[in-house]
Amino acid sequence: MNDTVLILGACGQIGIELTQKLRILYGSNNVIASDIREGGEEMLSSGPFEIIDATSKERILEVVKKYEVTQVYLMAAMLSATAEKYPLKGWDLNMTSLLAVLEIAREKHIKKVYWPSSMASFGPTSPKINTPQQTIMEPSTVYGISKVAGEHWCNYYHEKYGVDVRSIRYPGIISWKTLPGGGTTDYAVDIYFDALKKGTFECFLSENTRLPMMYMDDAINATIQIMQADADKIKTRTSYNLAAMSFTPKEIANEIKKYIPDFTIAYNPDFRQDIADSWPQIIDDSHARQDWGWQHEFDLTSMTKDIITNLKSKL
Ligand code: AKB
Repeated sequence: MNDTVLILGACGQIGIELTQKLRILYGSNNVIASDIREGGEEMLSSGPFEIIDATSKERILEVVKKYEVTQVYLMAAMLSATAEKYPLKGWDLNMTSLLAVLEIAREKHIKKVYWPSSMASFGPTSPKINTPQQTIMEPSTVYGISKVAGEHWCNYYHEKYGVDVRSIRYPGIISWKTLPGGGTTDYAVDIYFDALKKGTFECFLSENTRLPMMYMDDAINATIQIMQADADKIKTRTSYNLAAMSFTPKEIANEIKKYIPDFTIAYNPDFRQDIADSWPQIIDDSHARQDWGWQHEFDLTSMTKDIITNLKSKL
């Protein structure tokens, strides 16, 4: 593989693990990590790193030219909960960065773009159970509005200018190596840390709030798989539904209790409850499975086993 990859937002929850995996696949020197702030020790020592503000087209282009980049993964974003606090900042970061990268691709400086969408692109009027690939999409959050708009920009640049842009609608992503920041699904990561450190957790969602979720390993595999698929397999150029499991705070707590029997959970819903209530509960991802062969590996049971085992030795 003689591709050179640039990751924007490499220090975020998904960016960190994506960078590690891409460096293994493409060779460390062929994967340029970047973020608005300096990366951690492992990221800096394992390959090239550049400071990039993802809203600056000039700066992205400078780095693209410096390393002769062929693919860009745009992982910089403001997530749902934070964007509700800073709506215009959220819109600006999420949209300006996407349009900058799409323009760079239109000008033929790069060959391929990855941009993540989210289940947040659905809203209260979308079907909640088995949410189809194509359905009503009227999101009630700024983050969701930016994702729906972004999906249509991706499709537009593909149809109009032939830009090879690929996208997935991520569910909540759960990992033990990196912490998320500013999302509504973050509780499903925090709960494992608090369970092991304190034996108790206060949840900002109510006990029966069912949301689609995915283990980080599956999310990284899906991301790389869609980017490596032959172009004719990518039939959807807005963004693909993607799913692995759906659970409630009560169900994840019960799973954790199998390892920590004294674990307790309390429910104290805040503004994020409204966001969660506007999202799907179970997503139909049959198009991703049919078109480019997506298959998930982890469910709630196998993910919990993996996280508890790894976090125990880490903490
Ligand atoms: C969030 O909670 O905002 C994100 C997402 C579902 O896109 N994890």
